[in-house]
Amino acid sequence: MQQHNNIPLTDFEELTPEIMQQKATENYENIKRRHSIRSFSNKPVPKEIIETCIKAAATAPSGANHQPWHFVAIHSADIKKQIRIEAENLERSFYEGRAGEEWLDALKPLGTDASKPYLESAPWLIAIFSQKKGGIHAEDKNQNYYVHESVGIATGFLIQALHHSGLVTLTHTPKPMSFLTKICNRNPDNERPYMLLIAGYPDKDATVPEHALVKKELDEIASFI
Ligand code: IYR
Repeated sequence: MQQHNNIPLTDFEELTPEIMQQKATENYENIKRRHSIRSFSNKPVPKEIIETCIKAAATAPSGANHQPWHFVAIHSADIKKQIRIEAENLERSFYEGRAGEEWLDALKPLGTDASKPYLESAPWLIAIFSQKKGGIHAEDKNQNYYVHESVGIATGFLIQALHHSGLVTLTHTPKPMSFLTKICNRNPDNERPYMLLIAGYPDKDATVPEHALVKKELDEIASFI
């Protein structure tokens, strides 16, 4: 049995209510400027920025602090090309009918299709994998808990970190994503591809679908009781 050992909290910064409100508003105004972008320029982004964003993502809370995630940051043109070929093949069958009418109708306002040139033009693709087994040390092989929740929170942190650093992103989930396991050379017995994030600079003529800007009002999404 492991012992628990707590240390005093020393890095909490207490703010006045006024500053808190100011910070909450600043954060809201900043995150409102995050948009899913589908047109990326090939302008390079230094690896160190991606590394720092992944370190921020990895501070996310996770079940038993097992950190059940692995991030594969892809810069290689050859690997990006392989991913584009596989993803576009899957997306073609999806858009040609596999998705079903209702799903395709829901996507119409976004104007998406099977063509994914950004999988090659963007400087970075980040393939996020979840791990069934692990532990607080990388070599552990214990049961992981709340894996989906944990990896979802870390992915949210990563999207926020990339946006905060001045990059744009797209979450991409071609179905099924198992081809990523192979291309990224990950162990299929323990890891599942969770999401592919595209990160970089927007193309000069990048657009945002009007549909994506419609956000529900606070009283529609929250109750205070
Ligand atoms: N994966 C496809 C389809 C797609 C699905 C949803 I749900 C979206 O919000 C957007 C796209 C694609 O990337 O085109």
